[in-house]
Amino acid sequence: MKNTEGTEAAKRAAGEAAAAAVADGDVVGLGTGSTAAHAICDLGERVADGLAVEGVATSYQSRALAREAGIPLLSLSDVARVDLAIDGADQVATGANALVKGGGAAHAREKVVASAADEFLVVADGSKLADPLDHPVPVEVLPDAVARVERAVRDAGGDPALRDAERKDGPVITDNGNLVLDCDFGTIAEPASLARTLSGIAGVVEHGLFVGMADAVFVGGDDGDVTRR
Ligand code: ABF
Repeated sequence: MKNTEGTEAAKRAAGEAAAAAVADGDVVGLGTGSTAAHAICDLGERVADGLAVEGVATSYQSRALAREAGIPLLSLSDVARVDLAIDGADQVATGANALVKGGGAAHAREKVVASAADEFLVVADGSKLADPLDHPVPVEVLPDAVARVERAVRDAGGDPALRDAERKDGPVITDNGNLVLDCDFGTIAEPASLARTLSGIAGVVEHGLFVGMADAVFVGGDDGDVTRR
């Protein structure tokens, strides 16, 4: 059985270890999800103690949390470069430097922020590690392109499923007004090749494969220790 308390401790440890890498004057990409949330809260405490940073949020959720934590924010549309970005992942293959992201449907903005960062730090608990990757890949799609993209995903060997909102009657709508297809490719032997294929499909706004982007992965353990990979 999963030890949820331990997992929360692992997430906190990873988030706080990555937040410790933030220095005075940095522009910081603020990731989405429960692990990145620990980094945001920790940064908020340091801001209250006088640390001067500016944040760039990757989602509505992270913007709201950063505001609550008292972190001054810049708009992503005004930012070409950030010093360091901290974000979570749904699955991490450290050997291949590949991640699956997008469980929170925020991967398009997350990828823009990560690609703008001098250093991209990933935070995760140990349950996220898998080599090779086998998590379904979230693909953000223009609403009018869904049927076309579904066909192209099947042609590429995947099984697409439109993501439904849990508490609403209808599909998940991203912060950008688009839909999400969760595409099951089984074991992903060549993430870089699949990433290129998905990027080449017309109507795909962004997919959740992040290949060669992470500069470090902070993996938290249930006992609060952290390994940097
Ligand atoms: C974001 O939040 C996503 O890209 C990923 O889907 C998710 C990870 O959330 P958590 O840390 O709660 O598992 O980083």
